[in-house]
Amino acid sequence: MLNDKKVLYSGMQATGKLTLGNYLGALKNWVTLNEEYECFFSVVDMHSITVRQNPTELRKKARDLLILYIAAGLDPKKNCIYYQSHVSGHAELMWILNCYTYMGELNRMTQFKDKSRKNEDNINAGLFTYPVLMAADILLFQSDVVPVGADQMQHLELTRDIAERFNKLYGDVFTVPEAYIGKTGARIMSLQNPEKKMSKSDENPNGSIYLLDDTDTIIRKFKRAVTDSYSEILYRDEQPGIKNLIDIYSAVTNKTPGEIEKEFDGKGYGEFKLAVGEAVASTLKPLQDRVAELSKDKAYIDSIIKENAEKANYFATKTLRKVQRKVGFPDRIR
Ligand code: ATP
Ligand code: LTN
Repeated sequence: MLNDKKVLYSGMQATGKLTLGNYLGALKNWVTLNEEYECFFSVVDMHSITVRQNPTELRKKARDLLILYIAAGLDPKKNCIYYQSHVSGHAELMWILNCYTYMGELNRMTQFKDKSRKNEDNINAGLFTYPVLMAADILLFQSDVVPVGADQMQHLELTRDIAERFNKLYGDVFTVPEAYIGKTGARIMSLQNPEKKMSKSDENPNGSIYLLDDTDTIIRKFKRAVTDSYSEILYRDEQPGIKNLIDIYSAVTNKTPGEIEKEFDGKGYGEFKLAVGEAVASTLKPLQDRVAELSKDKAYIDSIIKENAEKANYFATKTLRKVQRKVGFPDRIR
């Protein structure tokens, strides 16, 4: 707990263009929660290199992502928005936590299995220990709450297990974090395959709405969204495509699925898809304008990066020194 406020931590990978899934499942909740908590939001560039990246592009994507956090409404003077790679404590704590995590636990992680399948020629150790770095991110800041999409729940459970295991051995060292999964938008599916989550690393760009897509593109992608032949707008598992569109519409309009079913009772899929597309486009437009504006102000963004890296380092070092002492590393001589 910092200044009587509980600590909230979250992060995103700078691996591609952010999608509507990332926005509705994560970023939007961060903005809603940020007043209530002392917040840390990282661009997890160290996680990004578990998959091969082009260095110039990674640097650019990481900066774009940091700007997007601010554009979405997170005030960088009140929220610590920083690059994971600027705080060496992440890697140092991760090493220690590696020694308190079992191979069997990591073997069970579904994201590892998915990503290994997608990157068969590069199943590196980082991909395997990815969740331990995530645990280090969270535990380094003594986080109470971690807002993520449903797909990250398994990693969060592991983080809690590691923290509890460590606390049992050494006393109350870590705060054991809780996940926060938003009510709507926790699992947005691909528009081209409603059985698969919308993902920024998807090879089919028509399956994802990117946050910087223009209005025409957004509407076109919704028009082409895969649905079914029931011709009824009902929120049920037999109609995963329509269910997904209702989830999206619900998240951007704050209407409940029941209200949406009523609103479109007797109407066709074409009309519904257009309404969803328009609602999404008008939600994203202010965000896009702000990204364009902030991207021009290099000096301001640089100052935020510098200030927040210092702040994050300060808190991270506090936890790290405590942990190093507990495991028996020699004290530093000052
Ligand atoms: P990648 O395709 O590179 O694995 P991703 O699109 O899954 O990336 P992440 O960087 O892994 O995105 O996730 C960032 C945040 O967005 C996480 O909190 C994650 O739970 C959330 N998120 C990602 N995809 C979705 C989705 N389809 N629906 C809801 N939330 C999502
Ligand atoms: N693994 C997460 C990103 C992530 C994260 C974190 C989320 C890395 N470190 C700490 C919350 C807290 C993902 O792929 N979405």
